[in-house]
Amino acid sequence: MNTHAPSAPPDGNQIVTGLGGFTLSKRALITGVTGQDGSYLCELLIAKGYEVHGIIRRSSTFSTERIEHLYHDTHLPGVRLRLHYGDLLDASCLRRLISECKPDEVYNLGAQSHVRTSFDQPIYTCETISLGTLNLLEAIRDYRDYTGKDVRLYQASSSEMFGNTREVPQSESTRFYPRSPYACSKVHAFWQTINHREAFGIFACNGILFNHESPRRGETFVTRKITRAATRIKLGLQETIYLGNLDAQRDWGFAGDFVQAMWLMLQQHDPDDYVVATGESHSVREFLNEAFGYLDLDWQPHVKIDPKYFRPTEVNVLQGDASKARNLLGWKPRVRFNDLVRMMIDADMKLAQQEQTLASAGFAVRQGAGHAEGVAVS
Ligand code: NAP
Ligand code: G4F
Repeated sequence: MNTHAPSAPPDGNQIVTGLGGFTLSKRALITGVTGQDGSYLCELLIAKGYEVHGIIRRSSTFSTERIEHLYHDTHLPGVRLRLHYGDLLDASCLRRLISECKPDEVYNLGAQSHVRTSFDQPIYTCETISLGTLNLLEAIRDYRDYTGKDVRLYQASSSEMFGNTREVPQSESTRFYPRSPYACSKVHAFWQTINHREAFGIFACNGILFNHESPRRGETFVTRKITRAATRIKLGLQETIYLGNLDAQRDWGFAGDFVQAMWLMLQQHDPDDYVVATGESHSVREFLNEAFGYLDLDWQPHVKIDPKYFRPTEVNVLQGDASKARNLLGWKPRVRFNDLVRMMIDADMKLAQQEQTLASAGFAVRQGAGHAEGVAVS
């Protein structure tokens, strides 16, 4: 981890002046800080001058790779990111962390977030998402009742909640029809968040985010699985990628754009729920075309279908209508589909080149995403 002293926050906008003229940073607490979105949000909040506290799970290996560049030795003055061990399933720990960190804003991004895996681990998925969110809401409620301090909550809700709906595009008024244990759990967390807002006056917002990707996307999600495989195939490190349903359509945006919307929701006068999406939908097949095409490759000889990647119940078409976010938050996506695919391919090509160098020097090379999914049944 980085031991250098951090530089001054590049954007002091959010630094507020406290009594006596000294400056107070806003404080944020993030669950899921080691994930894709956690890392982009962390960057955004640090750039805005926040003091960021992240909750990480204790495990035998560190999972802090995505935030390594933001972490500095906490013995040095002025550090902006502090990490704490905790878990959404440990309610007492959440309470303690909230009273110790005294956050102005809490972003609940922690989850077992893989839809296919949720069919194999439905109870664990439900525990992290449904019970985990309730644990957090209750910790915030009690903290407010004991201290009088309001804490704003962002809840990571998902377009998966729309599931089997026939309405295209989907907006805040579209009815939910969840199609996986993951989506059912997110629906519970969504309504629990609204109930705490209405029953107890908690400032809590749901962001109903459509799929968002990046070079930091987990390697078992389809976009990253494809960009990892395509670049490895280009360099001769891999021959085949095994996939499931190529006809599924998703509204894929860039994670860096989407975390801006999370932050904007918590800066409003009133709490509310917002769809966040690009409005464009593409099939997995189109993603393959774009990714392999950018590398001057034909994907067809390299793609094999393995039924284990089919889901017992699938979500066929997701396409979001983010008019409310555009009109009320002033949010709009900057990165479009083609640029997103290219950004991911460019980053994964660097990774594949490093792997190629290691392989030619006789070192064992980490297997690509296709193999990762071959081990787990995701
Ligand atoms: P991700 O990369 O899979 O990250 C998930 C994070 O949750 C990781 O930091 C993980 O920690 C943490 N976590 C898992 N179980 C936990 C537990 N029991 N207690 C505390 N933390 C736990 O997910 P993401 O793509 O960044 O997504 C962030 C959130 O948005 C998730 O809630 C996801 O369901 C939701 N969402 C994502 C999308 C999308 O397209 N990315 C769209 C809509 C909603 P470890 O590093 O220790 O595993
Ligand atoms: O990349 P995926 O696994 O993402 P999915 O299921 O849409 O979920 C992601 O987005 C949600 C927002 O809508 C989040 F809430 C959730 O946490 C997660 O971030 O799969 C996308 C599509 C699916 O239809 C799947 O069946 O790709 C299809 N697919 C085809 N072959 C595959 C594969 N998905 C995976 N993971 N692996 C395959 O081999």
